[in-house]
Amino acid sequence: MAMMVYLAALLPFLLVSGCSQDKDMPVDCSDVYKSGQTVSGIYSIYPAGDFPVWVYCQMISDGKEEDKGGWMVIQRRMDGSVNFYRPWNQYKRGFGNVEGEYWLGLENMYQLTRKNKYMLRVDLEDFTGRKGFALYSSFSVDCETDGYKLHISGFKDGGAGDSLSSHNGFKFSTFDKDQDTFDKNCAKTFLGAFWYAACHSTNPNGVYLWGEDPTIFAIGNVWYTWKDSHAVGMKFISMKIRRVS
Ligand SMILES: [Ca+2]
Repeated sequence: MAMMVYLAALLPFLLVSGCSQDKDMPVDCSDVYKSGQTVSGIYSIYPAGDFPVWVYCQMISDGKEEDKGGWMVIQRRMDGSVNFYRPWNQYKRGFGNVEGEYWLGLENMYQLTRKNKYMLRVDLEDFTGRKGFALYSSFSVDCETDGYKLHISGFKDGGAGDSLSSHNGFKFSTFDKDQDTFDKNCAKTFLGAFWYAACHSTNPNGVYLWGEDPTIFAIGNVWYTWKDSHAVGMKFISMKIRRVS
């Protein structure tokens, strides 16, 4: 009898350890959160199922219950330490420092959003300390042969206004790959890389301006609806996605 009780108590653990390794591999930060990790930090995920990608998982936003769990940073600027004026291959694969400023990579974004539905939140802070965010109920990126085209919808205002919906349906462009609708090259003209049209309402991968500069037009990491201005460089701007269950 004692042996039976012992086995029954052990059974859940035996079942868990019996799972194949593939099933244990987290696809995104939602999986990491569901596995019991509730502390924000750096985790490895497997967007394409084969090799690991290191990302920053933010497990809480604003302290609100509906914001809890599994936010995955796909883009972040916070101190100007990383150069974001980079070619196509680097925007495709990802670059930067996962502890600080980085870009997750377009291929990873495609691999994630082709299999599951995600929402997007953009957090912003300027150099006066004002904070705000913009929420989008749906975010996805097409494959490379379709130009990693952006699909975004369902805006909800968190004080930042909507500077991203105008980029919906446009392909990604870098200084060495012009897929915008401008007669020149948006990435070269505005010193960034983004889902440019002709050209932008926000330029999160633009120059880290360290404040406001109305003498140079729209090259900074600006968010137009912040002050209805292309001159306010953000101190902090971060895009993060979370799986919609
Ligand atoms: Ca062009």
